[in-house]
Amino acid sequence: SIRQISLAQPFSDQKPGTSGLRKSSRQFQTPHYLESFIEASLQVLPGVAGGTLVVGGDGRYGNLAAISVIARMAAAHGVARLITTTGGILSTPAASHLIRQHGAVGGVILSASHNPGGPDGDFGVKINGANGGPTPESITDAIYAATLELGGYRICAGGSDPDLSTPGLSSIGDLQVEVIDGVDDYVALMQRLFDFDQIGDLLRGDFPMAFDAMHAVTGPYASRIFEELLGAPAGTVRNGIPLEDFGGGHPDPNLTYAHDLAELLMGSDAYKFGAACDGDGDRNMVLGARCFVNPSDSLAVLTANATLAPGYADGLAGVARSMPTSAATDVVAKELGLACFETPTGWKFFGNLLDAGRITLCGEESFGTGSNHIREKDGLWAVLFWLQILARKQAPVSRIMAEHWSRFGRHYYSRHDYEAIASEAAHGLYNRIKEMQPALVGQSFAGRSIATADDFAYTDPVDGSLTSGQGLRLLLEDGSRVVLRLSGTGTQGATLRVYLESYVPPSGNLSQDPQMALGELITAIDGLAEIKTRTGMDRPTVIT
Ligand code: VG1
Ligand code: CO
Repeated sequence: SIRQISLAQPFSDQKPGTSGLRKSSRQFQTPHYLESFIEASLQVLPGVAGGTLVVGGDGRYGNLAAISVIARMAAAHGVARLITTTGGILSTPAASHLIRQHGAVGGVILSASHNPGGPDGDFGVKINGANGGPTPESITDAIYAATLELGGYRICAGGSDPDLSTPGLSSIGDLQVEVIDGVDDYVALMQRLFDFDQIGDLLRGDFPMAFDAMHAVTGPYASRIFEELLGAPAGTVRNGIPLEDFGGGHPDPNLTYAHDLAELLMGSDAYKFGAACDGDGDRNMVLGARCFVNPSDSLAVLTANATLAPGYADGLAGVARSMPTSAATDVVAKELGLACFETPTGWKFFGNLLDAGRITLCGEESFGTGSNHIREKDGLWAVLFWLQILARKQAPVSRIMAEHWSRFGRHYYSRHDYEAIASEAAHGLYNRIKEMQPALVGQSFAGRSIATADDFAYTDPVDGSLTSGQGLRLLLEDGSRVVLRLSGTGTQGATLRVYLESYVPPSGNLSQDPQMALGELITAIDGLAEIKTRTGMDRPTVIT
């Protein structure tokens, strides 16, 4: 039976950030908190009544309970069919694929991505649309507006929760609930894009590889793909069982949080290839023996070598990168005669370009890479793409990088994150630079002169929508730059991101340590923005 529950007062803090609504697990446990956001989403998302909805998550604490609430609310809102997965386990890229494959009106992905999970960690809800991608700001703004006005929500009471232990059909009122294996369809898609025979030959040969699933969602996908289908030895997939608290770890695939894997690859020659994905499986880190592949470079290498993969053998329509991502891909695109777009941070800005067929590949510096096969970034897809290139080129990762730089030049790049700083300190620092910007043009900075100082704004070339306030840029006369942004995914205080980039042409020194190559920029931005004194931090929390 459908019940109408009233809210004594609407919630005022349900504004989605860069990627969904992300809060502490504790906050999500506030009575009616999840329900409020789901009610608003079901009211705003077009086609809900009579439509199909996909629901699943990264397995973190709260995942199963949320699926049951969403199923009951979907039933109360007249959704015809709900597709969910065994164990409720569904990666973000796999969810994107299911939405597209089943003509769903959208999906609800339960994840706070790379943020830690568990009762003391974070929880999150991402709302995706019919194209399989994160809903655009017009929709997330409307959802937020709806939460501010909400008087109550509708939910089906009574009956039993869907049994997620095995695939099968059941119902809640008129809603048909379909539990499927969350891995099958995704794997079939990967088999259409890449040559599994060729990659299998590589992995069954002398090619020790380590994949770290970080006790997050990619474990079951990676075990099926690498060990069962491609024949890599048992144990190739590490930390492959999804856990509610990710084993206490921080499922963020970078050199800091994927420390064990980093040590394995960077500290010895025992492994030829290493990779890791994040909580919800949309991010990837790729490593060779003693070689870290910067995500901005990774997108450039995939662009330059795309036709080596069967799914991209006909070439690319165009490429895109988010603004803070380095221009390494731009150089490749120029050489190959491809259109190259620069979007704000967050995958939702790639959606229109992908839907319109203007781009095939896109990526972000934050370990996100993807293509038009779905509408999310895709961690395992990127790993398979790299393996495809390695299988075709029969060369170590380090040589692929060296050859890439000697052809296109190298964009030395680093991101310095200052996490969980006091909100006022972060905003004070940021707003001060923003106000200083007009006067900075022509000033000297790191021994160079500032050519442009602005706050990045983007006009979507497909629908004409304008998005402003996307990050403070200092563009130097020699093509180097520093960008400041405040994170839109954190849950504690504020996180300042400092993006540093400097280009060296093929004739220059291509084998420096990035932190050294960027040293002058690092010192200059600290001086200008007073980062150390204003944050009270000696050094960044995370350097990538
Ligand atoms: C971060 C990254 C951004 C990414 C977003 C979601 O956002 O910088 O590039 O799209 O996380 O990734 P922010 O606002 O904190 O910088 V995920 O893996 O959470 O879906
Ligand atoms: Co993620």
